[in-house]
Amino acid sequence: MKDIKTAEVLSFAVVGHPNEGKSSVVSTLTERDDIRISPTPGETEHCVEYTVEIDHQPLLRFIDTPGFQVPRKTLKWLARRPIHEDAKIISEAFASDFAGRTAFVHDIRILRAVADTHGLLYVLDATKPVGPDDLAEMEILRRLGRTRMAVLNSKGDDSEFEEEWRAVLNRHFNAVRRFNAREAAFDERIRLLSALRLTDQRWEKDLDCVITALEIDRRRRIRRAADIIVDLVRDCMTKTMDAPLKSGDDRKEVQKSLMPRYTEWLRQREVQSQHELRIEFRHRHFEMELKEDDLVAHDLFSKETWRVLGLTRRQLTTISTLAGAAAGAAVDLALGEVTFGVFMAGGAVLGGVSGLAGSRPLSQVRVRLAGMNHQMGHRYIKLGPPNGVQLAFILIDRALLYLDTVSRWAHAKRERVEVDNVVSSLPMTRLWARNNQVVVSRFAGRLIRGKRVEKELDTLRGVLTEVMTGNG
Ligand SMILES: Nc1nc2c(ncn2[C@@H]2O[C@H](COP(=O)(O)OP(=O)(O)OP(=O)(O)O)[C@@H](O)[C@H]2O)c(=O)[nH]1
Ligand SMILES: [Mg+2]
Repeated sequence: MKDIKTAEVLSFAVVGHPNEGKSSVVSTLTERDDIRISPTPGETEHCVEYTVEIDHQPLLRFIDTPGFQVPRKTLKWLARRPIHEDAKIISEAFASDFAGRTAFVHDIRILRAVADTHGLLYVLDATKPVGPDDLAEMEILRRLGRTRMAVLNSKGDDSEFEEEWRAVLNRHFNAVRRFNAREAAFDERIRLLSALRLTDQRWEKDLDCVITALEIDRRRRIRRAADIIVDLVRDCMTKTMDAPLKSGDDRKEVQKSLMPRYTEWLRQREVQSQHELRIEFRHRHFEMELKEDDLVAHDLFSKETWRVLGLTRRQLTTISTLAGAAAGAAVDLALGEVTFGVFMAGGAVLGGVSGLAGSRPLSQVRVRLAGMNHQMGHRYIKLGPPNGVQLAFILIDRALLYLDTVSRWAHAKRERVEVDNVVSSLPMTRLWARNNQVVVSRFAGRLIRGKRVEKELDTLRGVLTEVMTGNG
């Protein structure tokens, strides 16, 4: 086993029966999506230490352990030891008595992990009745004398056996807490730490600092997410692309062939921002699979996307007047305009979110995508920038939907979970206060017109941060 360093920060062994979700609990609590989780019991064979850290500063350590192998035999051995023996002495004596016995190797590792840490989390799935092995495990942990919390990480409905479990757990643990490792988002993790803080007064100060540090880090992540979204909008709203126009070329044809490259660039730029958001929330390895009908999984330029996201026609008209920007109207085109009327926008109800202002699907929002120029004797076609601010609203909505998924996705959740009508917890731009919509419109409008945006950029960043923290 790796040497466990416990000196500087609080450490907790995460123990239990095989396959009850120990690694899942560690994965979610430490935001590590590289921890192996598997439906096959016995996946974890060694104790591995995982550290929660911010800016390379360790805050807490959790030790993932294998499941108990022979708890009843281990308890039988333990029952012969003096009652108040220290966990370290017990663990050393046990390791020496059963050295080389493969049937005991996991239990040796578990006892050592418990002896080396400050406290422990006992993970259990209460969808089945309490069995003799469970009772033996709980008794072993009680006799090791560390402060301990039982974590109910049930894989399904556990109401049938909950009472039975609670009665036993209350006798063996300092606290009992429900924690669904595959669903727990940030707030749930904080609640678990707060509960842990109450189980042992000696941990109070340390865990207070940990919770504060995590909350500050959360706010910082949200600010960085706002930066990522603002950068995305800026890059897309200023994007142009050229293609040479040789003599004899049909201008419309060249333009048509350039169009897919242009839209693909925007798509890829959006994918890049999603990657950045994912990394910001520490999803480094696992690529979450979005549901097919998830709005973010829809193509950026699908009719559906433009129908459901962004502002309604009425809002666009109002906003364009207020912002002095071109929203859905033609802008001055220094380069000579060729338009592609391809995008629809409108007011359908967003999947599962009711109460959005429904309105007629509306006229096309033109996107200025082409022009012509003379440069060094060459003629060329120029696509971009987009000529309507709606694209900015759509990019923001999709980024918020993505962020909402990614920031709430527990690190132990490793497969797509089908849920109907997921309601975004973040309001889409259509529901924003009008002055906040104007901020987007002004930012996008100025970008389209090639104006400076330092001030607008800061304002938009502030609006996004407010929206993402629930204050918008
Ligand atoms: N439905 C559901 N499944 C869960 C939950 N937690 C874990 N699982 C699943 O249970 C299985 C075991 O999870 P692990 O986290 O690997 O369990 P473990 O206790 O570390 O298992 P060993 O290392 O083999 O002892 C995996 O298939 C998980 O996806 C949960 O809260 N709900
Ligand atoms: Mg495991």
